[in-house]
Amino acid sequence: MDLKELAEAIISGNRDKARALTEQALAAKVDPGKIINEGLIAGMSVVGAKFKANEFYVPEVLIAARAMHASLDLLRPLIAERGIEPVGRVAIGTVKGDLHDIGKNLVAMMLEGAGYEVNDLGVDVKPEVFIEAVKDKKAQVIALSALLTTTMPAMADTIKALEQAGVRNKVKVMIGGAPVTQSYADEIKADGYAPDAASAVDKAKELLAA
Ligand code: B1M
Repeated sequence: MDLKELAEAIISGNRDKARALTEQALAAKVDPGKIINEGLIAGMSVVGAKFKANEFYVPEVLIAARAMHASLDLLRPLIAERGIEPVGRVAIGTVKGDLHDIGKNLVAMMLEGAGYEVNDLGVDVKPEVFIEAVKDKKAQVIALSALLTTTMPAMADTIKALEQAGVRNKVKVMIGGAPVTQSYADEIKADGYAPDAASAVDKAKELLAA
C-alpha cells in the first residue's frame, strides 16, 4: 500500500483523512512501523522543512501535528504491543519559573512526528524532574525550553543538577527558545542548541549519533 496519500493528508492537516487512511492501512495489514516511517515521519519532515523555509507558520504546523496525532493514536497501542523501538527517548520541558509552552509544544510535536518517544514534562519544570526522567524513564536527550531572559539561568542550573546527580554523562542536553543562542549553549555546556522546532529534530538526531 502506498503511504504517500497519508503523508499528504498530514502535510495538509486533514485529520479525518489521516485517520481514515491509517485505518485502511491497518485493515490491509500494513506494518505499523512502515505506516509511521512512510506516512507520519515522511509527512512531518516535509512540514518541518516548510516551517524552516517560512512556507509554513505556526498554525499550519499545529494543524499538521493534529492530523499526525490522529494517526498516531491508532498506532500507539500496536507500537507498544509489538515492541517497536522509538528512534530515541526525549524528555522535554520549559524550565523552572517559565510558563511559556507554545514553542516547547511545537518542538515536542516535531520530535514525535520524527519517531521519537517524547515525555513532555510541561512547564515550570524543576531540575529534579529532569533528573528523574533520565534515571527512571531512561531519557537519552533532555530538551530545555526558555522564553525569558530571567529563566535562562534555570537551564544552567538544570545542567549542574544533572552533574551533581551523577547522570550528566548518560544524557545529551539540548536547549532552545527565543532568547537562547548557540553561545549561551556553549557557555553553560549544553550539548546542543536549536533555533526552531524543525532544527531541534536535526539536532536530536545529530546528538544521538555522536
Ligand atoms: Co510572555 N514574554 N510573558 N507570555 N510572551 C515574551 C517571551 C516576551 C518576549 C514579550 C515581550 O516583552 N516582548 C517577554 C520576555 C522578555 C524577556 O525575557 N526578554 C515576555 C514576558 C516578559 C512575560 C511575562 C513576564 C509577562 C508578565 O507577566 N509581566 C510573563 C511570564 C510568565 C512566566 O513564564 N513566568 C509572560 C506570560 C505570557 C503568557 C502566559 C501571557 C503567554 C504564554 C502562553 C503560553 O505559552 N501558553 C505569553 C506569550 C504568548 C508571549 C509571546 C507573545 C509569544 C511567545 C510564543 O509562544 N511564541 C512572547 C513575545 C514574542 O515572542 N513575540 C512573550 C511562538 C513560539 C512558536 O515561539 O516560543 O520562540 P517560541 O518557540 C520557537 C523557538 O524559540 C524554538 O522553537 C519554537 C518554534 O520554532 N524553541 C526551541 C522553543 N523552545 C525550544 C527548545 C528547543 C529547541 C527550540 O530545544 C530544546
